[in-house]
Amino acid sequence: MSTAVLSLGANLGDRAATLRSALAALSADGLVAHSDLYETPPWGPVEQPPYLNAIAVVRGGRDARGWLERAHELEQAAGRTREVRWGARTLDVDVVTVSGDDGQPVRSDDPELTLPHPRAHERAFVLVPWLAVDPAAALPGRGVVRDLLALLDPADVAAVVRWEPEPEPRP
Ligand code: A4P
Ligand code: MG
Repeated sequence: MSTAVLSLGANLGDRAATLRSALAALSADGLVAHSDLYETPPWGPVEQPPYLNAIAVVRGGRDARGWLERAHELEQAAGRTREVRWGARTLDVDVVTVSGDDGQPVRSDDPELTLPHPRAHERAFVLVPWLAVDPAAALPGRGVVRDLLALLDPADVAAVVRWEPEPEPRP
């Protein structure tokens, strides 16, 4: 058994529906907890629409590579095509960290699966929803998530806001 923290992001199509169906699919994999959806400005060099992001914590019989395979399956089910690195996508699922039943984190420098995720510590769109589901969350080798957030630009942290669906227009 292992526990994985997955970061889900979507910025094309019906973002909320895509994330909700990915989270629903993860319930078959031992979904322990998931965050609300957060709207977040796009991070990185590519100009693109805002994202909805969420965090899922899953515990099950897969190893780290098995969680990456599951992440890719969910991306494919959402019709993801890989075009521009860091570019717009219907669904991106990244593996943030994986730990075994002994609590030991998996560490890997393999470019196919780098663990813990090498950019998670600098991404408010990962850390804010993660802290919301787990106030004691820690990123192995980097520190506790609450402290990592304090190191980020407060404007970047404040820009990650809980997303509410638009109210239905009155008839
Ligand atoms: N890979 C290596 N380690 C991992 C890991 N821990 N989790 C490999 C997932 N994948 C990992 O990923 C490229 C390669 O990384 C894969 O072959 C995989 O084996 P990809 O999903 O094909 O391409 P990508 O997502 O464009 O690249 P990358 O580097 O994963 O981009 P990021 O870092 O995921 O950034 N802004 C906001 N607000 N919210 C977002 O969710 N996401 C991105 C994508 C950019 N800006 C964003 C967001
Ligand atoms: Mg990715």
